[in-house]
Amino acid sequence: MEPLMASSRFVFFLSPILLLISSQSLAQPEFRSHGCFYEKGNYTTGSTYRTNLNTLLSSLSSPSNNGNGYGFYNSSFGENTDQLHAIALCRGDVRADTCRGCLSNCTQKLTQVCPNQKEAIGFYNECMLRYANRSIYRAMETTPVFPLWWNIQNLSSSDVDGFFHEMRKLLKDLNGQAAANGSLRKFAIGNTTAPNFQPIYGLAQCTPDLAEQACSECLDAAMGNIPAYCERKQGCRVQNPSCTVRYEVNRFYDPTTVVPLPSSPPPPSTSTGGSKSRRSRTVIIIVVPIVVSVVLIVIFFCICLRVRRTKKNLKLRSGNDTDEIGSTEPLQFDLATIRVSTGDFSEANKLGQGGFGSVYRGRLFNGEDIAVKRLSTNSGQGDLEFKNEVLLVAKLQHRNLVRLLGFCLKGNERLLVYEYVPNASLDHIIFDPTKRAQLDWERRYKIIAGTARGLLYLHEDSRLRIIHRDLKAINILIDAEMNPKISDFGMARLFVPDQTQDSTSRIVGTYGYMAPEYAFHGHFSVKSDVYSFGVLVLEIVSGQKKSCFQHGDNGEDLLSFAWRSWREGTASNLIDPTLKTDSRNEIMRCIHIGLLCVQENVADRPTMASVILMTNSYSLTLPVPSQPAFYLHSSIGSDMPLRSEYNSGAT
Ligand SMILES: *[C@@H]1O[C@H](CO)[C@@H](O)[C@H](O)[C@H]1NC(C)=O
Ligand SMILES: *[C@@H]1O[C@H](CO)[C@@H](O)[C@H](O)[C@H]1NC(C)=O
Ligand SMILES: *[C@@H]1O[C@H](CO)[C@@H](O)[C@H](O)[C@H]1NC(C)=O
Ligand SMILES: *[C@@H]1O[C@H](CO)[C@@H](O)[C@H](O)[C@H]1NC(C)=O
Ligand SMILES: *[C@@H]1O[C@H](CO)[C@@H](O)[C@H](O)[C@H]1NC(C)=O
Ligand SMILES: *[C@@H]1O[C@H](CO)[C@@H](O)[C@H](O)[C@H]1NC(C)=O
Ligand SMILES: CC(=O)N[C@H]1CO[C@H](CO)[C@@H](O)[C@@H]1O
Repeated sequence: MEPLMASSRFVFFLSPILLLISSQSLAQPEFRSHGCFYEKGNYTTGSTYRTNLNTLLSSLSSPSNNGNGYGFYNSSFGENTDQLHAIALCRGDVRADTCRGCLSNCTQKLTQVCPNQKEAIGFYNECMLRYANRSIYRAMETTPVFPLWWNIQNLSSSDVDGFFHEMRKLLKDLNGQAAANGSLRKFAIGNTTAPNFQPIYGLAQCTPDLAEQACSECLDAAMGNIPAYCERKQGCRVQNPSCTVRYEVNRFYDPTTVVPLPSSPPPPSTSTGGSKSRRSRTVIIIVVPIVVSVVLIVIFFCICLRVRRTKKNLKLRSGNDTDEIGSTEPLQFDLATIRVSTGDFSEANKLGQGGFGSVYRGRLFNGEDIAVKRLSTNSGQGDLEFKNEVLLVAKLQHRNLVRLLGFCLKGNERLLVYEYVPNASLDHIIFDPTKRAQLDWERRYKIIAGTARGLLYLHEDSRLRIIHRDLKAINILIDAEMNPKISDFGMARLFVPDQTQDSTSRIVGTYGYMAPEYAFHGHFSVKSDVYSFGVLVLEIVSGQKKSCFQHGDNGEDLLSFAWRSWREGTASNLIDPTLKTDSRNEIMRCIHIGLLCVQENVADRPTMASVILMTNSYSLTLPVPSQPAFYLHSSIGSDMPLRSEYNSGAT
């Protein structure tokens, strides 16, 4: 396998390009967006940090720096507290010379707009650049989110649904391609056609330092931001520090200038930069910096030269772990297999008792672990209907949803087979005094954000528009990497035939998590899930179970306490004391969002798309919450699901 050059080098001189640019730096219309991270620390003008930054940035855009050959640049410079790390990436179809020009413009511009910030990030159409005093190599970061628009025209409303559906399909496909394609160029482009024959062009790209899984997760997260940021626009790009997705109705990339990966045929000789043989590139890498540097050292300053070369063997991923959103056909399992795998539903294998039956752990012959839900209640559906519903629900696949692998139907036995999620459910962690202490804010935030994305997928991104109706800590499973996975979704669908209306004769939910309009009137909507999500957020922040929370003599419950503290400006009392307070602003923001979610007036509650927008963009001003919904002071106070069938239903 041919080793590729992945060079990170430090050639300390002011590149001629940089000098040229600096005289006209104000005429740059293409600088699209940037973020200065004020809270991550400032440096002073004239400090070593600043000098190191200049050095690092000029080495990035220097003509001798070829990056990894696919528009990716990664360097570090400096010692101790003045050490800096930078990552730069050009769009995968941008030619090497344009890329360098873009980077040199970007380095200029970014240090102008963030004059004293240790950490900053900036975007052009063709490139992005970020630097920080912490290591950012291989760090997947999906916030903050930067939406970028070139075409703000709206789609006509009759076309929106079809367009977005096709666009998502395209981007999902590109997600898989970009994440999988080797480690050096995580980039994919493609096109499709909307139902009204409108062409749609898409792009997905990660910084190639990310592993396949991380890239795929990042792109998922960026796609999850589309509903919130792109509304009905004809084109939109969602960018975060680690990846980007974009769609447009016009072709905005040049497929002919994408540098092929080594396994593909060699690039056409017309393309600049990418066409040179490795040997000549090596020669240039060695010769140019020495010559140029020597000259410049003599002419300008006395600057030292250090060259570090990293050779990295190209390692194409041979493992084909499919993307989480892959399409495994749901299976019909036979009862005998499941009996064997669960030790005939032995007590030892019982994982728990859920709202609809017991759950058992099992292991299939191929070694795959599964969780089997043995439904205790009759779903009120015929076999065929039940099977069809299972097949539909099994199509809902998202990394924040527990995957339904299949089912089994035999006589009275109805079983649902799920992927097995190793850690316990959230309630076992968050409400346990010792485990809770290990759940730092970063992890809690990840759980909140992941749950929000899973819920958004159920509400908006999947074709089924699932309302969960029983979201609570028990139904959030936590995997080995502490990612949340929502379980028990689609139950309402499996049990109540085609309930698309906003009212039901059968309440499926849990006291304390249930929105009042649902608890009392059976009205459910995506906003009743938002309410439950709000309760969950407040529980995660406080580490207190809503149903057990009692504060003071008057037995104030979690929501009332949260609301009163918020109004009195003492909301920090709500924060779990085991949490260190260095993320206080973010925590307070989550409390704020939690309170907005539990508003009594359904229309005042945000959608999940807005919730994600609020958690991602710190600059967004949030509405002021009013008093949360009335809460049942019931003696039930337990997590037992409430399933009051006060009407036998139409089945
Ligand atoms: C990128 O930077 C990191 C951190 O400095 C370093 O470990 C890594 O080797 C660099 N990679 C390349 C390809 O230069
Ligand atoms: C980066 O700078 C900030 C503020 O000066 C400091 O608190 C932090 O520890 C630094 N990070 C590293 C990795 O040095
Ligand atoms: C950095 O400076 C900005 C103003 O330029 C200020 O708002 C911010 O608080 C400072 N950050 C730190 C960590 O001192
Ligand atoms: C960089 O800036 C110069 C001058 O403003 C401009 O002519 C050039 O097109 C820019 N290059 C890129 C790649 O943005
Ligand atoms: C697109 O629609 C939004 C409302 O959905 C409206 O505020 C905006 O002005 C429209 N933009 C254009 C360019 O028509
Ligand atoms: C759309 O993509 C196909 C490959 O999937 C390509 O052959 C075709 O040229 C593209 N169309 C345009 C207009 O770019
Ligand atoms: C954009 C791109 O080059 N995608 C390629 C990724 O790799 C697969 C096969 O491994 C190709 O089919 C794609 O065209």
